[in-house]
Amino acid sequence: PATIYLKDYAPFGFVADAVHLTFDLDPHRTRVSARIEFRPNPETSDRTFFLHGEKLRLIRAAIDGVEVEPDLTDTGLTCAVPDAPFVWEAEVEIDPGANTALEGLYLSNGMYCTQCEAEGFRKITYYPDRPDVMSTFTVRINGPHPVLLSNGNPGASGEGFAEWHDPWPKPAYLFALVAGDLVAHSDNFTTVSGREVDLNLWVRPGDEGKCAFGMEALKKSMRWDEEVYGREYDLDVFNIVAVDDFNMGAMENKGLNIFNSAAVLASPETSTDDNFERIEAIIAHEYFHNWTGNRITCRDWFQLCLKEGLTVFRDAQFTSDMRSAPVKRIRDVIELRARQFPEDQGPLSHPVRPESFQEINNFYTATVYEKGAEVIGMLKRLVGDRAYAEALDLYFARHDGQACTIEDWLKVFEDVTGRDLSQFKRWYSQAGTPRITVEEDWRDGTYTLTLSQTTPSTPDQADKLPQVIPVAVGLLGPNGDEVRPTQVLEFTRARQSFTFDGLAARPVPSILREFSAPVVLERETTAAERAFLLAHDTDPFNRWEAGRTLAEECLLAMITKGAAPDADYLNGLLAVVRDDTLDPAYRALMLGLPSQSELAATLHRCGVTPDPQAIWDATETLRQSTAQHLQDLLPRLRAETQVDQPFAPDAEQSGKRALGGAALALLTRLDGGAQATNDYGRADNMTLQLSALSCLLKAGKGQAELAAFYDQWQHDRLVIDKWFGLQVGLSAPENVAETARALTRHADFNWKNPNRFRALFGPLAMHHAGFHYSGGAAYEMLADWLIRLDPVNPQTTARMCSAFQTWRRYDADRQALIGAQLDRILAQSGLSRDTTEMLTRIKG
Ligand code: B3K
Ligand code: ZN
Repeated sequence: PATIYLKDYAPFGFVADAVHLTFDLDPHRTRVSARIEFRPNPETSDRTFFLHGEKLRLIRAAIDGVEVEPDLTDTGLTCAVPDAPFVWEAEVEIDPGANTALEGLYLSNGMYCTQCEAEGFRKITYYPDRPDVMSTFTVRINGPHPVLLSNGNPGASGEGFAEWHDPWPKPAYLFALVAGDLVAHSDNFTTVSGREVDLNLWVRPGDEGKCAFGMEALKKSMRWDEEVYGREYDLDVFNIVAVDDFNMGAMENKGLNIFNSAAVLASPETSTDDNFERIEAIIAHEYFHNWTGNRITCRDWFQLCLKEGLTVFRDAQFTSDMRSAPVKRIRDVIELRARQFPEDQGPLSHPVRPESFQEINNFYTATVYEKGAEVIGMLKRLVGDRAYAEALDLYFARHDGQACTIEDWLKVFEDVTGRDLSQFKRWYSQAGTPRITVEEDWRDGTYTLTLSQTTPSTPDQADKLPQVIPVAVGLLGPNGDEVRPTQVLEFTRARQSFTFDGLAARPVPSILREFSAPVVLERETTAAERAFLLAHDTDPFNRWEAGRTLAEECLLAMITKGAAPDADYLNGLLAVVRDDTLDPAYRALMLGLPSQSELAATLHRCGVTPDPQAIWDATETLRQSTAQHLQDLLPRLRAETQVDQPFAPDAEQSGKRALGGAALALLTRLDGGAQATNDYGRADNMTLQLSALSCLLKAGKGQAELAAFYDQWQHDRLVIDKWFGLQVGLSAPENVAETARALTRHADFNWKNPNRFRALFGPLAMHHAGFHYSGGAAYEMLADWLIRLDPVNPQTTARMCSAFQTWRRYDADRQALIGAQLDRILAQSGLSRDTTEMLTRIKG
């Protein structure tokens, strides 16, 4: 496959002023007629007229009404065109019914829908399918379906047709079309300037009862973006459609967002608190793209973080405002460490702004999204809230309607603050996670903190330069009082000292508060000092982090030295979890442990080959000791977290359920499942039902409940996804592969549906000790299914390949087993570009 480079960017030779599309829908022979007004692009002299096009049957092409015969290849066409404005017309035929890759126009349960980002529009018609070509779109859909939707505002409609006009110039990746037998949950919103907007959430008949929450989330997002960013909605309607077959979470098509049903449909009976929170965040995310992504888009796909990093950052701000800021921050850091750190520290490492790719769909990564959002958080911390707000205002004013770059983005900050951000820009170009080490000095009332930074080399970048790292630090006195409030140190050199004077006693530093930068902080200190911070830190993030680090050090000592569970950790944990002045959600997070994969990464970083079974055993032992240590507190936690009000998926109630669930998990280790069985019988919402069932399965019990759960929910595909995932995720390591294998034979295992495929194989790959269980049965099984899925759906296959990205951490036997599977997949003839690129990079 060919490699595309950022440095090769060149603008397209023509400007598209208006696009007119007509669709005559048919499951296997859909006609797409395009009429596009082009003119030479004054910014370039290159007049090569190349239009992308894949899997299209060209029926007719014309320029200014005169038929032409373009040169066709598998990837597009070229044609001689006038050096003056002209009208391009093309009629093509496509086969949505055969489109299992779910990119372009396809069918899901008899409903037509599209996914065009990043490069799917070229499967609909011939077009300069690149984000810097922006045009208005007018669309006519002919089809017998009751609901016919496209972007923008509705135009004429009648029996068998509908017209849509989108006045805002947009790149083709934001095009969307939906046709089917759908029902709407409708509402409306009045924007700050008084514009009336019709809101519709379109679903399959039967799903009407799962729309209310998503609609509320949409309205909250619209209001929040007005209040916090001054961004108003700009069309008469905003439509959201729920689709069952979808490769990712959702898509921000202009005025017509398309959602994976799992990312929008919710009800208390069928959705967990985590589902609700995630749905609220995704709805906000897609809505916020209307300004950060749609009105201002990306010049090319290398700039993907321009819209994704910023929009993730904005949706995180939104969630912090709607719920609890510390809880959101902790959860995001857990995710970052679970998904982005392994990527940044392994063979798939790439900069937030990559410099080359073969298949752009492989770069919708945790690095582009989550690290991209962290970079914006750092920028905001460095310039301050006021300057951030001014820079954003300038960004919207200066770049509305444009396709931009990271240079444009940084320039508004430079112009507003007068700062030179050239060193900061390394966050966009250098891959890898910086490591910070700390030295301390104390004399004559002056405390000195000396920080050093290094970034290990990554596959395509050997040498790294120092980055600008905002390190938020506070100091605590010996009695636990804060003697210096949080201050942001601008750490820019390889080694740099910071002094604090006028102190009465040697302070205890609280470093990297709020996780002020996406780095690994390596600080050797005593368990006593960590326990002190766990008890006293005034920064909620670092207080949690102190407990987390204690837990990690305790587990590492158990794994490498056979140590017993550490008393400092258990006592410190007890004190925090017992403190009922603290938010229950926060206490629930305190009860979490570092994931087993994270422990493996830490061991690897310290030069120890991780043994997945030993990590599993240590984790189990520590959980058991925790249960015993907290034994007397557990009944009180359960009583305290009872919810008497009617169900609401808000921060307060979900925090209680999270803490109650964590307590039940510990209790189940002591009572053999008696309480969980009881809870299961009484559960009246999915959070409680699933938490009780999980406890039972984890204890090796609950088979009757599992069967009853299936009977109760077999009609609900989203709940059955959970049923699949639970069984794999909660199996003992030695049974994981076999459990998964048995489930692949289940009549409901519809593997062509991405949600179902991921429901089974996601937990298989995430089950650290099970996936890596000796013998390699899970590796082989996953490889079998990746081979099977690749010709059907390359995107979902390629994404799942990341299960193997950490393979070099493990012992020679496991590496040989995994290496053999990677080779076996790579040897398949006709393997997709997506999967080939992923596996080639993983192999290194
Ligand atoms: N922009 C889409 C993701 C498209 C993925 C293409 N493979 C959803 C989002 O980030 O909001
Ligand atoms: Zn996005």
